[in-house]
Amino acid sequence: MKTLTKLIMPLALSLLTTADLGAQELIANVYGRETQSLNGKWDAIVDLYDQGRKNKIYLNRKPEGKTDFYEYSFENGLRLDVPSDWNSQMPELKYYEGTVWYARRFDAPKQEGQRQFLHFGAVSYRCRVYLNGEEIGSHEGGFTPFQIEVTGKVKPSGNFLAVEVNNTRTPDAIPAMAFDWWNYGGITRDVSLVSVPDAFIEDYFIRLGKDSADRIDADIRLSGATPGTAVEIEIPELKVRKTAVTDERGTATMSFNVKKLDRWSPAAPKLYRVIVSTDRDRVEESIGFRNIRVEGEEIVLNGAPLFLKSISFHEEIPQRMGRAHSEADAVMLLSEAKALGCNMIRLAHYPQNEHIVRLAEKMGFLLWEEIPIWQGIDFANDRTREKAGRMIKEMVMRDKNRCALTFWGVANETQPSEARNAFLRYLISCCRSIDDTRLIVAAFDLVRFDRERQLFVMNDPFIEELDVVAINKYMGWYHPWPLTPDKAVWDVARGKPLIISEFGGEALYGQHGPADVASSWSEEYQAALYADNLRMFENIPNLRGVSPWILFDFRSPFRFHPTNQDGWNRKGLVSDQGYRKKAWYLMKEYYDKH
Ligand code: GCB
Repeated sequence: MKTLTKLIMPLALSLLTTADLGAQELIANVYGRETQSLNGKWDAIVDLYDQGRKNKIYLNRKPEGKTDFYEYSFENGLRLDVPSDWNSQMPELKYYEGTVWYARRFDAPKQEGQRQFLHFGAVSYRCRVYLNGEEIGSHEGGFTPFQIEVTGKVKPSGNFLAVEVNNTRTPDAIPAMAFDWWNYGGITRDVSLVSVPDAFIEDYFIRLGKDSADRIDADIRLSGATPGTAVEIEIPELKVRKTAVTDERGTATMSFNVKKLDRWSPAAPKLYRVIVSTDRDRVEESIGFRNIRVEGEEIVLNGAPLFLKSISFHEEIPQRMGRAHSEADAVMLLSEAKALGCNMIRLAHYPQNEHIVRLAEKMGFLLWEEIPIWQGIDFANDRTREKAGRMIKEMVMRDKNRCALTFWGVANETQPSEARNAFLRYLISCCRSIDDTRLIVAAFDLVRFDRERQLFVMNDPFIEELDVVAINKYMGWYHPWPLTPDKAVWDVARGKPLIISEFGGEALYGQHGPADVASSWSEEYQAALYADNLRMFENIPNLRGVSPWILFDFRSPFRFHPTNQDGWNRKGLVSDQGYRKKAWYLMKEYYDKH
């Protein structure tokens, strides 16, 4: 990661907008590495007027002479948990959008021949990082990891690490000015100091050959090693031990056949222990193998057509009114999806933390992962496009070895235009430049009822660029029914598989009322709406999956109704307190039948 260059962007001056950093490489499988956790209580300063950088508070100076004084100190002030959002930690920070400084000390006993990296799972939304008074890097994008090499910069003891975090919404950001979820700020995911040998296994991509049930393809990239270095892959359970040497770019490529491979599937989420090693380094993790492809209107997993029983959730624990960040949080979210009978999760609307992704894979959920290209994105802005490209690459780099990952999502609810098309095409090329094995999907909300043809139709030529087409359609909520659900026939994206990626309506748990009055916000209305939609789904010939919106009620500043919403989007099948609404049972029955 390069250090920041000076910026001359009027809007950005007071914000933490980063300069162009170029897509950075990420160390594969940080959780499988030797790490020192930097999670815990950090000192914090709320910097509402963005004065901290000007006053260089990251130097953490202390008065020495009699006339010295500094109008700040990181000691004896606010303390915030890392990882976590700041909004849920203090009532005063609930709505805060601006800058907060985080700081902590740490020791890092010197290890000869080791390289060290500071790794952040995510910081929302942008940040600059300062180590021992020096700015060492920056990052923009609240949901993807980044790392900064600190070899030679960390001291054996008494390091002072400061992170300037800012979550101000801007028109050029991703997401941009308005989005239907809480704008949590903070160091929201794990922070660690990663130690690796000076010549180390930086990255690998190990997967089943695209159209083969028994050929494993692997690319392994070393950093700091001379070309011609031997790399070994071992999969003990499959009795595999293969070696290749690196080329000029430090990459070793292998393809080999295996016998008696149990392929991963939601019903049997088999993972194998895989060990990658060189004479200097060794890393291991659990990897599954499966084939996924599209055949005409079918989505085919391991050779058999599949119906996706999906659900979405935000990376939020409603009871805590804060971001989910731990393994325990992942257990809570995913257990409720399991109880519903799902075989897939659409991780809305941004890459969620690795605890969720890794546990989902173990539990047998296929995954759809996307970056927050959520309405209102400035598609004509080249800088925004570059940022989105970096973001999507960081997502793909992090999760490409997770066989559960089935879909890379490039957009949610966008309007056709030349600028949008070019932007989304670029994102697809970014995904494919790293991984051409997943299916590319985008969610559209342009389906409309054609009165002449008496059919639901959509006209967006971009669907041709996608493997699978997804539609968000809120029949019975945002859109009144133009005819009865049993007559609501679709002619959308024929020839390709179609997923209903969102449908639903709001209900306040425990509120009862007429099943035909939307404004009753009643469980009865929501349940009837589900029944109608499930009926309509029978009339979508290329329907290969559904994903109701959404598993849990979630917090959203969009939602102003004082009694029915009070700052919550109430489309959850489960309430903020964890109670299942009537519609949950309908959905459960539907999934049990499919
Ligand atoms: C949508 C969005 C989703 C919203 C949802 C709603 O179409 O994709 O992010 O939360 O509608 O509840 O309005």
